[in-house]
Amino acid sequence: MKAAAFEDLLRRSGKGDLVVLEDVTLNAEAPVHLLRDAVTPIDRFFVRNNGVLPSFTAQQLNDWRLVIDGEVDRPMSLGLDDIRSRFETVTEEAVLECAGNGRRNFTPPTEGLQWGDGAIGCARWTGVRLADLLRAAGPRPSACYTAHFSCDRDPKSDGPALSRGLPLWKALSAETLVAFAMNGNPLTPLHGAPMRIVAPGFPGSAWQKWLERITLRDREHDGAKMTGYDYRLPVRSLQPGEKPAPSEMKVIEDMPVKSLIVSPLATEKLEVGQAVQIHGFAWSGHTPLAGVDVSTNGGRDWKAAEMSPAGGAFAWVPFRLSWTPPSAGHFILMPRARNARGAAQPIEEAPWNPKGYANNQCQKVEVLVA
Ligand SMILES: Nc1nc2c(c(=O)[nH]1)N[C@H]1C(S)=C(S)[C@@H](COP(=O)(O)O)O[C@H]1N2
Ligand SMILES: [Mo]
Repeated sequence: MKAAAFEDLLRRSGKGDLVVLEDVTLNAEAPVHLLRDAVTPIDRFFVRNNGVLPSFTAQQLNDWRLVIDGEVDRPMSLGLDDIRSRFETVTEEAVLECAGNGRRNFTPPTEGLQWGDGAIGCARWTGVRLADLLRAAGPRPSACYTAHFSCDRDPKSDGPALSRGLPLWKALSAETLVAFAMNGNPLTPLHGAPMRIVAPGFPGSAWQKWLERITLRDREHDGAKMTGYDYRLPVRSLQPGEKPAPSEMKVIEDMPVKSLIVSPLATEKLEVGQAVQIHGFAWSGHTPLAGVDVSTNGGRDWKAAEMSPAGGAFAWVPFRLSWTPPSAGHFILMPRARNARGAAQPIEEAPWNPKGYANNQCQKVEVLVA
């Protein structure tokens, strides 16, 4: 499909405000000014597809089975109704961020979709705990990793587009879900209907959409986009442009501390002496946030922003700072989040890596004060 066809599809799905990226599959991000809500509306939620968008008839959705097999004592095949009736339903807010979000900011540039800052959102997910499903199937002592399967196809090879998994500790964590609803509505086709993995703190790639099968394995899963340089980071720091050995790459299991100013942005007109609220969100994988500092002069001075309560341990945290521009001219606004383990966002370049993942360099918003 061409960009125009993708734009048309997005418009028909209520997502006409997203920006389509140049690719053979449908990938679209939110312009940052649309990410102003604590819970991102579905209309404004980015879409990432490694493969050709699958489509299902109403009958197929109705007859959907989730198979659980592999290193388990009791393999199972469950319909959506079985899942809903046999297991406790839980709802949680959690950030979903593509590992490639912010890739555009790497120098030298890396291969991969050139995402800006909008391949992220925070939604309210409803489903059942993956742990409850797995316990019902009885993991064997040999089980140490899950493998997730869906039917979407790679446009080149026609093989599976993506088959990722989770280490068993994460699969059994209370926040990891098989979700069937997003923001109180049944999952939409673009977000993985009828069910998907929700793995808060892990990169979006671990949030398998259109989930059909979970196989417990006795080793790290090696499905499509699990091996080599895909969704992996080097275990040592690299010179920009350096290519490490594949053995030096490790699966991304935690997203870095990061923040985003959503208002004001470069397009807004500010006036001398008129207070503006600098507002945004911060998040940090599995680690609680410690705070956000904001600079209004390109990183020379920093002030602590006021934090609001978040919608849960894996939701993003709103921050706010009132600022009165002291004079006319250009100002560079920057947010910098810190987490409870002492990690803070890099003010300049984030650690360079071959596929441009996990870019958490501080955002720079250049505003003009008149
Ligand atoms: N089956 C399947 N699941 C998938 C993908 C995919 O290509 N196929 N992409 C993953 C990636 S890389 C991301 S970032 C998230 C994006 O979720 P969204 O499209 O609902 O925003 O889905 C993940 N789940
Ligand atoms: Mo992603």
